[in-house]
Amino acid sequence: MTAQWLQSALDPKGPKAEAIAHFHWALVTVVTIIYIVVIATLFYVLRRASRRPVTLNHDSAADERELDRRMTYWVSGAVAATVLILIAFVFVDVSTARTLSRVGGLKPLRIDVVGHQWWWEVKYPDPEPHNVTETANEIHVPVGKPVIMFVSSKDVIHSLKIIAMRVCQDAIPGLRIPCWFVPKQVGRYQINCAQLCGNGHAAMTGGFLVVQTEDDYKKWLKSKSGADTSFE
Ligand SMILES: [Cu+2]
Repeated sequence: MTAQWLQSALDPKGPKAEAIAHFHWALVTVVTIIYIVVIATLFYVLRRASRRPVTLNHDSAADERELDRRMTYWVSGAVAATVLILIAFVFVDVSTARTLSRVGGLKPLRIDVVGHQWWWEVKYPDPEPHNVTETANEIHVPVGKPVIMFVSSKDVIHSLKIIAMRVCQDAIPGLRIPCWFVPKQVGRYQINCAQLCGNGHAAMTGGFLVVQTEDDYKKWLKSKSGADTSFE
C-alpha cells in the first residue's frame, strides 16, 4: 500500500473532514454565483449605457429624482441580499463548528502523539505498562472507530497535520492537546508537520496514518505488544 502522491484537502476521509469540505463547497458555490451575478450585471449596465442615446436634458430635476430612486432601490436590495447571505453563513459556520467539536462515539481509541525534532512518537496507552505500544512515525487505527489523539511535543512547537482527516493540531511542549477524527476509509495517509520546527522540518513528512480493518489493526497491535486489543 503506498501513500497518495497528492494530498488533497478536498478529498475527505472522515466525517470531520467531510463537514469542512461541505462548508468549503457551500462558500465556493455562493461566492461563484455572486461573482457571476456581479459580472453579468456589470456587462448589462455597460451595454445598456453604450446603447443609450446621449440626451442633453438628462440633468433635469425629474431625471435626477428617478435616478436617485432607482439607485436607492438597487443599493438597498444588494445590501439586504448581502446581510441575508452573511446571516446564512453564520448558521452554516456554527453548525460546522458543532460537528467539529463533537467526538464521534463514546469509547474512542486514545493515542498519544509526541512531536520530536524531527519525527513523531506514537504511544497506545494501556493500564498495564508492559502492554503500552510505541511506534515511530506511524499511527495505526481501525477504520470506522473514533480516535482521540493527545498531541504534545518534547522540544519545539510542531503541528500534527493529517490532511485527509482535516486534522491540524499544534504540538506544544508542556501541553497535551486532544484532537479527534473518525477514519472512514482503509488507506495510508501522509502526516505532515505544519510548523517550521528546525532544519529537519521536511523530514517530518515521513510519518503516515495507517487506517486498517479492525482485524488487521488487532493483528498489528498484537504483534507490537501481545496485548488484548479490545478497546470497546
Ligand atoms: Cu515539526
